[in-house]
Amino acid sequence: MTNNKYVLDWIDEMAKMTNPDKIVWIDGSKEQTEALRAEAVATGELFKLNEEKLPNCYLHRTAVNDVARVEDRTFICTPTKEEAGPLNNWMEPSECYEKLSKIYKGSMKGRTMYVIPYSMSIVGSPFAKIGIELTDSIYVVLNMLIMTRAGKTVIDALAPDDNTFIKGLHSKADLDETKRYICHFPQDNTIWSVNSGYGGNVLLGKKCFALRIASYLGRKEGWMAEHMLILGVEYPNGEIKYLTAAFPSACGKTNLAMLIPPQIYREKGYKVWCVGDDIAWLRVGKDGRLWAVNPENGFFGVAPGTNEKSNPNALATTRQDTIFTNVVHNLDDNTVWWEGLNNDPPKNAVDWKGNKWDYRKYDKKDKSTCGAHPNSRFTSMAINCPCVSPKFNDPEGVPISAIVFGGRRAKTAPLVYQSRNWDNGVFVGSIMASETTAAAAGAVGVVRRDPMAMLPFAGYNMGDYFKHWIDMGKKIAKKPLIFNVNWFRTDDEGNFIWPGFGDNLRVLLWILARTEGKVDAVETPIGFVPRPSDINIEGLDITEDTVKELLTVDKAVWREEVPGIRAFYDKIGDTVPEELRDELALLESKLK
Ligand code: OXD
Ligand code: MN
Repeated sequence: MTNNKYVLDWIDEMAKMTNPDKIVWIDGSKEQTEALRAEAVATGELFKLNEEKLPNCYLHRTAVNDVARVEDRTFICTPTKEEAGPLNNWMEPSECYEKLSKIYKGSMKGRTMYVIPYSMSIVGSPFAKIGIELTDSIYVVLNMLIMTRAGKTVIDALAPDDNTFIKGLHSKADLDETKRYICHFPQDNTIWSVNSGYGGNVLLGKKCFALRIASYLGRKEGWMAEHMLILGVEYPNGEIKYLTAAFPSACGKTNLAMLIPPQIYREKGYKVWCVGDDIAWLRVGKDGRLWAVNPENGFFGVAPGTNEKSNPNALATTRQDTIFTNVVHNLDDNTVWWEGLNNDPPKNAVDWKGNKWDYRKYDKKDKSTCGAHPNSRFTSMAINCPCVSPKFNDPEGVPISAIVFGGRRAKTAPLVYQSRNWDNGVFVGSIMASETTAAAAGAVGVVRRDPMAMLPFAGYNMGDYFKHWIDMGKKIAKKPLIFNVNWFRTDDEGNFIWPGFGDNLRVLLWILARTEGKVDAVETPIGFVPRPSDINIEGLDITEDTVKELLTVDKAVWREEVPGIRAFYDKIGDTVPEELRDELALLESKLK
């Protein structure tokens, strides 16, 4: 497929170590993909689902011990520990290569090594970067064919003397969790993943490359790789404005990215277009604006909770060409089901572990009774999404008017606020936090800091990452404005006050109006909040007083927040930029 010597030598070296029976290049052709699907079905790695109801869809089950990303086994392997920073696990590169080489040794014996050339972002785009993943898993190949642009066109685009491609090695080995490692070598453009078969650990184009390695490259090369959705809001006059938004995992990025406007807005002609639901690569354009692409080609979304109300567009996207992982198998009609899909669980079903599942024993409060794993997933093609943006395949990307941060806070953060300027906006992103819910193990209401939603994904020291944000601000002549949203404010009884879902558009419209100077705002110690009358509540079951409550900034609550922020900065240490320390001091003085 190629005469690039760097590629060939590297494959040779990896094959010598892992010792596969054969090596197969993935060309992206329909014929080869079909043959691989058939092979996976024959071995039981995939189940073919009902062709009429779910055309071209498959079900896969991971090992029971292998169902999520493993942050404690994820390492950034830079020559010094300081480069990785105190929030990442670190291993010295040569030590890591040596340790993992022993695990990889002979791990592909009796198996095929697949060579997947893939591009993050569209081939030929100024944003695009090429990776090659070597893997012994057909499941990985078939997922990568959905999640990235992969195959012959990509390897053809790699020049014979180009050695800048990202080298990814994955082996399931024997799925031993005590020897599971997800390791990144940013200086070597290399990713080594072993002993897992779960998407977030093994689809190396996603978190490993498009966030961890790319964030490192972005700093070096003057651009940004962020854990952000990208969406466009179309106005009745046909104009479209784009924004990006970063929320921690499981805070509704996919839902917001595919939002359906409330009826009164649809009737007026508003639409929302999804460019991406998880990752944004951002560059300064020739026009001085910030431009974004989604480097991915598909969605690796969480299935439970996805339904006709929460996200009809995602649901429609999964109705064809999808690989489902760890959901319930409905044996009556050979389809799939998950908790929160509807109130009609299948009566004749197999759970995510492959055991017969009795829906009558399902107890919402006891996760062990779930039919689908809470982190079960769908891998679907973006082009199948009913609201996919017409700009999805535009190599130039889309211009960004606003950057939105957000988290799950019961009391602290108002529904929305605007930062005072770029540096203050970086501060807002750096103090992002979410409160744990009863849905996760551990104490409820504990604040977990997750700056820019990048805590598990920054490929280098978080303090240096903050500095890169500050520096980028100096390069963007026409800066997007930076906001924070909180859909999760609760009343004294703990009920959510804001309706959320499609109605979040009402808040996005205020944000976009601010970017055009079309609406006023009220200054508070943390930034600008809307005048309550500027959040349109027409057709909603809430009053302007409720909006007032949603927008209050309680100084006492924020004063309590400050020591937590300071402690977090202290944990990061000296690399926290002076600009952010100054912002913290300013906030403190404004709260007096
Ligand atoms: C994801 C995550 O899967 O953030 O997107 O964990
Ligand atoms: Mn994510």
